[in-house]
Amino acid sequence: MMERTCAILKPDAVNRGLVGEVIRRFENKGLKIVGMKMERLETKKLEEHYAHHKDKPFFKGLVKYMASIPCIVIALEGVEAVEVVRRMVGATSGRKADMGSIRGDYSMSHQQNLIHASGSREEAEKELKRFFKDGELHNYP
Ligand code: FUP
Repeated sequence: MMERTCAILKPDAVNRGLVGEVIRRFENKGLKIVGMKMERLETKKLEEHYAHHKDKPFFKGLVKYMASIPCIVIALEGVEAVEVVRRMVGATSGRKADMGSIRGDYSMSHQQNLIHASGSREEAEKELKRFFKDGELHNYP
């Protein structure tokens, strides 16, 4: 089924100059970019985004880190895009993620793991609404 998913290139991707590398992988794979912007993410939105972690000891630091510099927010479209992008991203810790995945190839960290990708179609829908305004997602042939 044709799906849309939300990816966020985190501050470490921007700081390390890996934005192009990550986007290149998505383009080469055949995913369609239907939205993309650079934005300093608001604390309130990040707290919503990571609400499932709000009782964890790393929650405050995580939100602070994500708000520290602008991120790149991307909407990707394709058949089964949610699962495909999650597989390309790899497991949460860069040390455990499979080689060949984005985190596995470029991260040694559990928090600075380069990229967020929606975990399910429901999450994707919520996140696209959270991070993109009307008119920022595109339909084109
Ligand atoms: P994922 O879906 O792979 O992004 O992972 P989670 O939703 O479990 O975690 C979201 C983010 O919380 C991770 F990307 C990084 C951060 N995190 C930490 O900072 N420390 C931890 O121990 C676990 C997660």
